[in-house]
Amino acid sequence: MTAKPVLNRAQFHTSVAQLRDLPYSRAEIAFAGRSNAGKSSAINLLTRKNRLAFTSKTPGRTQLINFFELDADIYLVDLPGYGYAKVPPAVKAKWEGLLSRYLQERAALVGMVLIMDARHPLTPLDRQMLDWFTPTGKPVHILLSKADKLSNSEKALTLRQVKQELAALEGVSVQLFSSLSRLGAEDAAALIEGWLAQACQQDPQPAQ
Ligand SMILES: Nc1nc2c(ncn2[C@@H]2O[C@H](COP(=O)(O)OP(=O)(O)O)[C@@H](O)[C@H]2O)c(=O)[nH]1
Ligand SMILES: [Mg+2]
Repeated sequence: MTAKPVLNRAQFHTSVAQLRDLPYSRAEIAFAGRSNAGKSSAINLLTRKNRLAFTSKTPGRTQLINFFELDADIYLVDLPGYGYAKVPPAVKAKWEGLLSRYLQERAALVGMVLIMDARHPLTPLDRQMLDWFTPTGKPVHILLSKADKLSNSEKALTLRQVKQELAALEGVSVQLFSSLSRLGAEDAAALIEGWLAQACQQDPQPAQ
């Protein structure tokens, strides 16, 4: 690592369907969220690349883990969206195995950004993601997305309620976010870049 990792250097690196194909990594940040929550739009805004992550009106099609390289062996990781009603049980079971093991076991994973539609936060599968990941002690940052669809009072209320619900969990932070209005984009980018900078400083030994 020669320079500070910056999100706008992101370039597509690889897609993997199983854990044994994960690339060697020094540090990575994973983006997770329910299908259609606005994950791809958030990745595109934060990396300032309009088409880096595929945005779609027909959610739930990809079951791949996509790696975007920010710097040598430093990645932003786009996890498969979840909660799509039409997913067959076998696909759901495969998703659960892949995601739970990735979140619990991936040493190079530094933190998770969890995208939740501000109008429907903390669905059961969002809580499942938190249950898998928070025991690692690594930080989670929640983006309450599509905040442009809420009034100012609804925004304040939603933020307060989600914070209250998660008050017992250590290492979880929450903010309002909109890919449309760019609300919260600078704060989110600074936080993510801070995680990576810290990980790169603390870790002279590469982790797999
Ligand atoms: N109003 C609004 N719509 C958004 C926002 N982010 C995403 N969308 C829309 O929500 C839909 C799903 O977005 P996408 O990024 O593909 O979600 P993903 O399935 O989580 O990757 C698309 O139609 C987007 O245009 C946002 O901040 N505000
Ligand atoms: Mg997407």
